[in-house]
Amino acid sequence: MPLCQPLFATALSLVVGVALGAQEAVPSNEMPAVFQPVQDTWDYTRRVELIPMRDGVKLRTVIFVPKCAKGAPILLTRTPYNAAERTAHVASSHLGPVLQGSDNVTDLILEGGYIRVVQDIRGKYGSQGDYVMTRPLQGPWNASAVDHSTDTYDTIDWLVKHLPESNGRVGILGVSYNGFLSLMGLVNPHPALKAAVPMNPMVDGWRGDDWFHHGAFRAQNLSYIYEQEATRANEERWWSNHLDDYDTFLRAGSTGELARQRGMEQLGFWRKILEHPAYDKFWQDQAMDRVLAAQPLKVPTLLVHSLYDAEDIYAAVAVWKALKPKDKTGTMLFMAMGPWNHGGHVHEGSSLGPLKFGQDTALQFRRDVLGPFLAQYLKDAPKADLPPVSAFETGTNAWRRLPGWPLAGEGAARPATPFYLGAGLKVQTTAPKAGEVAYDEYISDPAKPIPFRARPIQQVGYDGGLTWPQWLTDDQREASGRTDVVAYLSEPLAAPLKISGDPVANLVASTSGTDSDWVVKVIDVYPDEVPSQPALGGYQLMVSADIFRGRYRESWSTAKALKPNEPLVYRFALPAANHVFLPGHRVMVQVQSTWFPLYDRNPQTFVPNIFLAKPEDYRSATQRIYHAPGKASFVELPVVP
Ligand code: PG9
Repeated sequence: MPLCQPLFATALSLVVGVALGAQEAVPSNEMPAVFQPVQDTWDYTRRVELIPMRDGVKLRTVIFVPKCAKGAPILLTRTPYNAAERTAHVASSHLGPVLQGSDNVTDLILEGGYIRVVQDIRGKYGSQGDYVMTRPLQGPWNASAVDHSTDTYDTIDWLVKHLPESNGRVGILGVSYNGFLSLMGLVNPHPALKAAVPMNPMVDGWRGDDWFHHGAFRAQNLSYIYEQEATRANEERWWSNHLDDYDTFLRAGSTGELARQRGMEQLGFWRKILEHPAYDKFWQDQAMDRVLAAQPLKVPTLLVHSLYDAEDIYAAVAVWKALKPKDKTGTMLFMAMGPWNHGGHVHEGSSLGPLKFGQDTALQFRRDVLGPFLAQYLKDAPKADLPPVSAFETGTNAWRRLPGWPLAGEGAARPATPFYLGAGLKVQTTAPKAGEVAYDEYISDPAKPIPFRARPIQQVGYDGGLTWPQWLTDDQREASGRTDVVAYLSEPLAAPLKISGDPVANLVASTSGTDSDWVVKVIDVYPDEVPSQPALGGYQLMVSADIFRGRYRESWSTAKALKPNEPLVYRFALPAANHVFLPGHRVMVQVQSTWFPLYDRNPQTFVPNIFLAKPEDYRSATQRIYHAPGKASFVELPVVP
């Protein structure tokens, strides 16, 4: 890119002139109060502004303007993760190397000539104000006059008034927490907000994203809460005392006890978690799909979902379902789903764990979906040729243009197909018959919970070679061989089996205890030998899986003890899948009662609050999965032709 006239004259020569010749007996500080880098030879200018919000709090905002920018749209990301660090990948006079990774979609920013803006949210890093985890909107949980909706509004208002190089149009985008913040911008949006791209946003902390899944607590996220809330700049680090997180969490007892041992009752959000283990108003009122369903849909929005998202796998699809009925013209809401981990679509996307897709799916998404979407709404580019849903189909490894989501099952015209768990550990499409074995049984022992991946289990994280981001692609073979897991298996498929929607688990199960967790995993079992990739011979790849905490069987908002040894129905949704089980593959369904330490252990004895369970509350239980007439267990798969 040619260098244009420097946008800012520098005062360096003046400063040097003043300093020369001065004689000092006592040396004074040789560092200026604030060093001003001379940016004349860079192909961009970098400004750091403290933008005032309506309550006077100032938010640190890092702004990158390409040197030749004129009439350029603005791409805004708001973050709790250090705006300065996120935009200082390396020191370079070129914008590209500076803006690598995270939410930066660098290729698009450079090619599109966008002005890039990244802002610390209130209470974090360089911004002033108080921090509240995923701060609720003004209302019963926020009595102040500010929230992320007003902060986004005030920021956009400032940007369009203070960036003469801009065309006055703003797009907001971000991954995960930053995706949640993008959704918040859609509440009473500023008129200059012309496009939003929430990517793997956090949407509902209880139903299926970062904190709980159907009431089971994601124990390994303690470290996140600890670091995020202990200090403004995350300087206080969670420490490990075992190589294996399995040991760290098991030896402490309950998750509440581990948190207590580490002083976490000092942290406001942890206290809220302890107070709200059920799906009460606290969680319901903050669920962004519910919040946005009550708002007019004013800003064109592209939701981005990752099919192997280890953190927010419920989120984007839930928002899609809540908002799609409001999109009467079919021009306001789009969704893209790809074979990525959490945030994977901004990196290289030709493989994940052992899976090879034969193409850079992330680049394809950015080039063919995200780029045209942003250009249409932020520039005067032609209308983007986008279907309602751009979905990568795993198994066949091909992009599909879908008319909506889901294509079958709950929320679609086409009904789902029940795949029954049958006698002889079979997955079958016929319902159980009288005279067959009526149930399978296993012992669930909370003293020996089932590791959710091969031990030693690493901490949650993305740096230093941690494999957490890809764990959903781990081989489930080890689990299927355990005596505390029941694994049902179909015959090898004679024809492709295609699913496009959200599977539902429907277990009829009993426990000898008074509380229990149920984990259901739908698995694609590869043929015994895979010539093109021998390591995948017999591989057991999760296609969709989740956990349900039994105490919420009758009501998510009120925990209730289970009747021991009573076959009871547990029905719960599993995450979205757009997958083809290829001929020769088999469908497996695994059922188990612990998934540790991803989720905290259920003591299997009903206690008022599992976070406060005592060691003596944890007891072994005999679990039965029924497959008898009138007591059929099955998974509903959204099968499409
Ligand atoms: N999944 C992370 C998160 C989102 C929202 C709240 C807490 C954690 C994230 O990646 O940002």
